[in-house]
Amino acid sequence: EPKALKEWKDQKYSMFIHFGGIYSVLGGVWNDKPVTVGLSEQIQAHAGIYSDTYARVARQFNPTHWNADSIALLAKRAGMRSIVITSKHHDGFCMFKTATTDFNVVDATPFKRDVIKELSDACRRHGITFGLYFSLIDWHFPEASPISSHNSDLITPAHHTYNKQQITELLTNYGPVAELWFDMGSQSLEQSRDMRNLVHRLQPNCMIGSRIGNDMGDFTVMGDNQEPDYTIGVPWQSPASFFDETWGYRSWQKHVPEDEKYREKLTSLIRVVSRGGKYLLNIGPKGDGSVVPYEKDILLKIGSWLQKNGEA
Ligand code: FUL
Repeated sequence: EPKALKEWKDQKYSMFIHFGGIYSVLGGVWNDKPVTVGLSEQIQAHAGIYSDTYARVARQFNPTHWNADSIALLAKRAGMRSIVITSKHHDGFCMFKTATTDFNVVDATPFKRDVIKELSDACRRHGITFGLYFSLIDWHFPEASPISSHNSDLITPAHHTYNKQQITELLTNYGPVAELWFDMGSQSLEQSRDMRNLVHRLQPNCMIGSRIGNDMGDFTVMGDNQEPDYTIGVPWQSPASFFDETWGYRSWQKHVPEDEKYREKLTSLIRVVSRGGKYLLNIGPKGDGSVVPYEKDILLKIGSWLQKNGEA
């Protein structure tokens, strides 16, 4: 078994972060009304917001509570061994400094700081393995297919080139990236293969998730919040959210009692890991960069359980 694969499997339990310079600010609200359809990180599509109007919200992104060290330390206390954060979600807004577009956290917001850089550095400081989520569909790039919420748009040649430029930046400027969690978009066989080769040429140890398409991944990603009922013979991971309804921050989200949710998530973690899978549990920080207290509390409770049971 290759070393990178073994290390990836051994992490067992990881933190997923959906944090975006626009959707996290909106928090599932548009024109003072809760947007009740769709996932909140996809609010642009579900509320039908024009691109230029949506883009202007970036001017409000100034997350004074964003602290990469405390996020890495939270993951550690929670018993997680790695973090995977959204570098670019479907809306196309880049949470890293890129030369490919101004539509990024450094050039388009008053914050002007590279969130991906800060988190990758903090993870290294605290011994947490670092990974990236990257959406293959992009609702901002003019030469991509038109906006849609079904996530199966074909990738045009210009869009493929654009994605590759960004992946090159991400695998060059942020140290070792242990995992690339591609999401959605229907790449052709050629595009998936080309993307896979690029990733492994730049970082041979980077593990690629199966949503790259065409069986070009190094591990299988289950459906959102899905767990297989049996052991399967391939490396696999279950991406999980606290709420079925959203991954990005939603200000009006209803919560079941913390203890109930804690038991639900701990049970899932145990089920997934005991069947040989890896559990990727998501947090959706607020637009001000702070972690939702409900999510933080539950992570810490799971962390204490793991510690008591000798696993962390
Ligand atoms: C899905 C995406 O469309 C969701 O917005 C979210 O990022 C989830 C983890 O993957 O396919």
